[in-house]
This record gives sequence, C-alpha cells and structure tokens, in this order.
Amino acid sequence: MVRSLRIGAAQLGPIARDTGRDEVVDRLVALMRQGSDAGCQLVAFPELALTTFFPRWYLDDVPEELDSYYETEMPGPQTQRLFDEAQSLGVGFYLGYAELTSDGQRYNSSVLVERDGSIVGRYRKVHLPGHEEHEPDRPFQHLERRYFEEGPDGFSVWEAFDGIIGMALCNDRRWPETYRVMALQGVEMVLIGYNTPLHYAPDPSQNPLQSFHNRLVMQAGAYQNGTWVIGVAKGGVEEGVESLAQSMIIAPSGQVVAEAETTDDELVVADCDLDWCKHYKDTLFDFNRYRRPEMYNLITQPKSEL
Ligand code: ING
Repeated sequence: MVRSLRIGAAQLGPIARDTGRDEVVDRLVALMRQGSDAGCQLVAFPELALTTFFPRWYLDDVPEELDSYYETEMPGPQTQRLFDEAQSLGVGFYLGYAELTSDGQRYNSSVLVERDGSIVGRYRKVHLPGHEEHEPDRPFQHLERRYFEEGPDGFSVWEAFDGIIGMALCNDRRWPETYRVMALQGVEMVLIGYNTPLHYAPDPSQNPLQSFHNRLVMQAGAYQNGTWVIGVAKGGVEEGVESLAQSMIIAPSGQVVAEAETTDDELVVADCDLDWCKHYKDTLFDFNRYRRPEMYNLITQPKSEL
C-alpha cells in the first residue's frame, strides 16, 4: 500500500505589527479549510506564524510589546480555535510560534499536531541567526539571538501521518547537520517554516542570491538524506522589509514538485509518496553501508577544541 501524504504548504503574506492574533488565526483557519477541501492530511505554516516577525525591531523600550509576541500556552485562548478546526476537519498541522515557558525561557518553537488535534511533538530552534545587541546602523534588526535562547533539545523525529516526520526552523535549513541528524533517525519529511529578508546586512552581495540559496540548501538537504522537505515562507513586504516567499515542496530526489506563485497567503499542495525516500536511503545514501562517521569526528568536536 503506497504511503502517500497530501501536504499543504500554507504560505503567509505579511503580518502587520498591529495585527491581532484573532485576525491571523482567521487566515490560518482559512488556509486549513482550503487544505481540507484539497484533501490534505497535513498543513504546514511558517515560522513565527502568529505575529509579525518582531526580531526586526529593538524593543527594550516597549517590554510589554515584546512580551505580547510570545505564547505562554499552546494551544492558548486565541489558538485553541485552530486546534479545534484541525480536529473537526481531520487535518494535522505544523505551526511556528514564539514560546515563553513557565520558567521564563524563550524559544523560537514549532509544534506538530496530528489529525485528532493532539500535539505529537515540539521543536525549539537550534540555529539562531542575527545578533544580540541593538545595531542601529542596520536598516532593520535581526535580534533572534536577543529574544530567544538556543534550543536545547536538538533535532528529533516523530512517527505521525503514517511516516517519520521532522521539524526545523528557518536558519536551521542552511546547516547540513540539521537534515543529517534527522535522517540518522529515519526522517521521511522535514517541515521548515521561515522568515527570510531579502536584504542581508552583514553581506549585501548575498541579497540577489537569496532565492538561489533557499532552493540550494533545501534541495541538497532533501537529496543527500533521501527525505521530503517542505519549506513554508512568511513572505512579501512585512513592515517595510521585503521577505522571500517561494514556499516549496521538495522530493527525496531533490526535485521541486510544487512551489508558491505569489508572496501572499497561498496553499501549495502536493502528494508526497513517503516510499520515494527508499529510492535514496536504500541505494546511494545507504548510511549503514557507505557512511564513514569515524572520518567525520571534526564535525562534532566542541568549538573550543578546534
Ligand atoms: N532568517 C534568516 C534565514 O536564515 C537570514 C536569517 C536573513 C539569512 C537574511 C539570510 C538573509 O533564513 C531566520 N529567521 O532564520
């Protein structure tokens, strides 16, 4: 029996600074309903999908605004509706959000929710890009390293949707270790939400390459690990910052099988045959037969010893 999963990559257009969660959840519910109508079992939303991408601002002068961007519960009063909708439609989802834990830790997180509305897994972003201190000379900030702690849990995979599903967030997709650690756990589909400004202040020569780099890293990650990769953007011009859209669904072959056409709310749908992974995991990338971990020690050496 073919294990085919119909995926909906639910790209979001801009979310304004003063847009309330209820208005955003309305958009998420609309995309989820669209996914249900299209026969999707799983709908994937972007990173930090409930609010504007607030790390673009230095917010120390408005601590109550900064606090307002985090979820202290998942689901919480304003997101329960999304879980209820998912359960009634029988559609699962992946959702990126800013997490504030009961002991005051702050993470850039995501949850994987099965079709019965139950939370299967939670992920906390491992690779935090950007900077820690206010850099007023930048046209906009990228203060993820100020507003979040690095995820302490690493990369896990979960048995769900009749397959093995993994989660990552944005900058994680640029690091080959992200995909490999999950592939060593048998991952068949990696869900990755992202917010990627087209302008990269430390090296603007990369600006015209953002689209190329986005494809490059996710296609490589898929092919080199024999896994599906679902990249889901929050794109368009959000509070004056032009952000990459280009949500896409990538097969274990590295081929892009579906891609967003707009920079707005858009559902990108594809049927993903999870057994396609075997074509690569059991041949070219048969890790047990061909990998040489004893040759890769430098990769896990602590930075202090390099
Ligand atoms: N965003 C970016 C990303 O890795 C970034 C950081 C911005 C990289 C601009 C390159 C250019 O896609 C997040 N949120 O990680």
